[in-house]
Amino acid sequence: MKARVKAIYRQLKQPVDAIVLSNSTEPHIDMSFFYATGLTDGLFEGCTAWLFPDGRCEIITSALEEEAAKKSGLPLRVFKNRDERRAAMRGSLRGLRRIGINSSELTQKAFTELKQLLPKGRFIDVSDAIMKARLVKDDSEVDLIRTACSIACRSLEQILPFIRPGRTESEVAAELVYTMQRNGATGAAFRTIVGAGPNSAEPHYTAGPREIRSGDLIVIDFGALYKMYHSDVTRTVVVGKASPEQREMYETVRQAQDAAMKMLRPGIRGKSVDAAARKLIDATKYRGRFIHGLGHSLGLATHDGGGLNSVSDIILKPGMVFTNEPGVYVSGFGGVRIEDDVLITRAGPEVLSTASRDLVTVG
Ligand SMILES: [Mn+2]
Repeated sequence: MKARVKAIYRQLKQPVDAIVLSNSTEPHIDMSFFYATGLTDGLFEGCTAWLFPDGRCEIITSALEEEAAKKSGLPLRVFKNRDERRAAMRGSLRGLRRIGINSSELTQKAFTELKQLLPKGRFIDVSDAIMKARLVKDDSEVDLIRTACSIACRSLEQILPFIRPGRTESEVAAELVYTMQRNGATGAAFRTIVGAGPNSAEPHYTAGPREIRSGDLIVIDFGALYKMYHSDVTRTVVVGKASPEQREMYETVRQAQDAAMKMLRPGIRGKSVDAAARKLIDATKYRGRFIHGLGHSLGLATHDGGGLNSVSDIILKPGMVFTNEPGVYVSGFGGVRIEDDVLITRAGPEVLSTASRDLVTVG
């Protein structure tokens, strides 16, 4: 994982003697800990990773996770209790003056402890450098995301016959998560969205007791977690025959996604990708109904750093992975969103999520 540590150091604006990535208690876990160590399993509460300018990385781990930590092949210090942990931290801080911290994820409590352990230390926020390094995935990260995408897409295709009038949104969500895990997922990447009928018009609705009815649009936004890497896919299906209005909505979103897809190339700015989709939707009767950003970076988190939206200054590079997810939402009627996960390559966009993008009829 030396290359990842070096990638972070290359992005620094000012030098530091070491960077500490510090986990607190779940959910306050810094996924950059897993990025830097290459670990893809375990929780590592209270553990820290220490990153040095020459690419070295050391872990201070609890005895609870010692076996998991060994898989990294990195030097370890193991603690059994709070005092031992503080002693190990003090040891790692000895001789350091400028310490990089990930302010986006470090809790105030953990920061206070660091300052107490090294009162004369200067703590420098290096969260931007970490985010920039994490945006560009290496081959092993891409492989894991590719697997997460493939599990998600295959699972959706398998459960389509399950979706029919009388089923509840929650039942569909449960069936999908169950199928993903049977297909090898570590778990669901996030709370699965199954919004049927009017609920499909709420982009971040999750799933509830509503029974699916004939004529519903259903927005299904889901993803598989595979060894800590996420996929994030949305398909909109229709129950029974689609009405002309539903078809028109779907075609509009699909064309917007195609327009953005063409822009997912190295050198293009994030806001230009968003604009390509937005311009298309805003030229139709659905003007103003695309009420969120076009997409976001994907990796160790579902929202993994940069976004593709109207103010995004990210310049796309090979190895970045983004979602491309335009949508149109009409309150009281329903919504359509189509979301795919796309790897930026020199040769152009590579769509990792392979499920059919045609309007699928179920029931
Ligand atoms: Mn998404």
